[in-house]
Amino acid sequence: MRLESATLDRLAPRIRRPAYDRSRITPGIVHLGLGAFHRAHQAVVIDDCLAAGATSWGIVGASLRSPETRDALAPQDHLYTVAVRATEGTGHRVIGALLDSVVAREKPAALVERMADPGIRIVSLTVTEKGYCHTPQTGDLDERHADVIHDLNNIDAPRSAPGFIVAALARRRALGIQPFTVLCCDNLAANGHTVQRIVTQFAALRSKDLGKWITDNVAFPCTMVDRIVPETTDADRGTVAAALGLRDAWPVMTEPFTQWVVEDRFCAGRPDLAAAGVELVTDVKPFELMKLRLLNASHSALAYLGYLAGYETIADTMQDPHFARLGARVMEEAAVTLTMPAGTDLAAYRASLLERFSNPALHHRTWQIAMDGSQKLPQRLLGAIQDRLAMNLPIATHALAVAGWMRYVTARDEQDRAIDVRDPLAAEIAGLAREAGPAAERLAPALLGVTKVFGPLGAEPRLREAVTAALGRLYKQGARRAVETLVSA
Ligand code: CS2
Repeated sequence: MRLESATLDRLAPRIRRPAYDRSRITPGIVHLGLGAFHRAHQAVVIDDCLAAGATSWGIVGASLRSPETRDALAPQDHLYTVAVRATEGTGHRVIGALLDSVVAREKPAALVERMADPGIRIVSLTVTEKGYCHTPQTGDLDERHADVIHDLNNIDAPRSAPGFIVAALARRRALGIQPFTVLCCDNLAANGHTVQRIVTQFAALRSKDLGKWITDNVAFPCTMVDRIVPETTDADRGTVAAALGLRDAWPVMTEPFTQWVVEDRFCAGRPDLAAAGVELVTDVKPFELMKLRLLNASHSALAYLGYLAGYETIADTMQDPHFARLGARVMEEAAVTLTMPAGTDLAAYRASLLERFSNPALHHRTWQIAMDGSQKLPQRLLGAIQDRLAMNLPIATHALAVAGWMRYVTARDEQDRAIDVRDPLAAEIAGLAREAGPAAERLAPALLGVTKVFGPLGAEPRLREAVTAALGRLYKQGARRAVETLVSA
């Protein structure tokens, strides 16, 4: 029997379920990017808001391309399970906040229509770094991106997230409906400001007036979002069904930890997020940098080097004491580049990250985190490198992480087996790697010359030297030994 409204009362009694009448909830949020992360993070907070009595903040989720999520969730009335995996055991909760879902590719005009509905007051996003059609290095809209070109010519049937936002805002403006808040929940640097720039640049290409109206009227709060959410596997579906006593085609697996820091700047209202555990602040920047440079940076370092060393998950990688020290070292070296508000305990934060990474119940694949590195490196590793160079501090640890990425994107592992590299720049990078061959002194400068990723920093001699040396060690010693050498020095 499947999880759906009609079977909710058959759930095993200990499973938490929506404590409110779902039929009375109306949508207030359209969420773009209906992936596992959204469903395990923001949707849980909104579920708490609904349980606390809010009735007009339900979520309509949109997948930009794939119909998978809609096909799985529609037959179960968009109910799904969040399985929280701790070392001690797993807790399950059924979430009711998602009311409906749409597949943007199938009916783009209908999605624009929905986003223009006056009841929608927030459009939130988790479309991953590459979903913003921007150049990660500069934070500007990539005007030559195929989806941007398409959307500028077909604004009533867009494809990209910025295209949908611009189309819906233009429509609201034409109809005299107040704009919604655009709430970016992706790991971009200064995510609200960056998305504001991308959206206004896009709008201005359509009409100068629209760009100005957006600048004057639309709020783009910055946010820091944090919860580790590995991809759900068939085995996970099996254990969830056993716990529920019902089949759920689309559960999400996550960890106990969750954090959401939001700049309190909304232009059309918001639910009582603070009561649901969200930290509302006036400046998110320090928290965002802390998370990107400590959590995400060490995650990426462990993912590239761990993958090359043959480790399947982050928890496996952390079992190797040299890699655990590498993770700690990335954090330690990034920490000196941060300026945190008084009272922030960075040492405790770092310790908690190491513990979260080591959670053996969480099967977070190194391969999954290794994806889209060209979009992730700038905000995770390069900013800290730049700051450390300005402070005249050594960068060997971060350089090894960058070299790990370079070795990984050559698409051959240490046993010369193919690596399934997923990255929007994969083809360009593979071409450069082929030309350079497996030689650090050619490959490192070739990839550092990819300005979309490295910008002017790629020409910095101290970075060139450190990355070339680290890549040389990766070729000579392999990842396992190279990490050991680094952390033992
Ligand atoms: C990870 C993040 O896949 C990745 O690149 O580093 O998704 C990470 O798990 C989250 O940001 C944690 O909040």
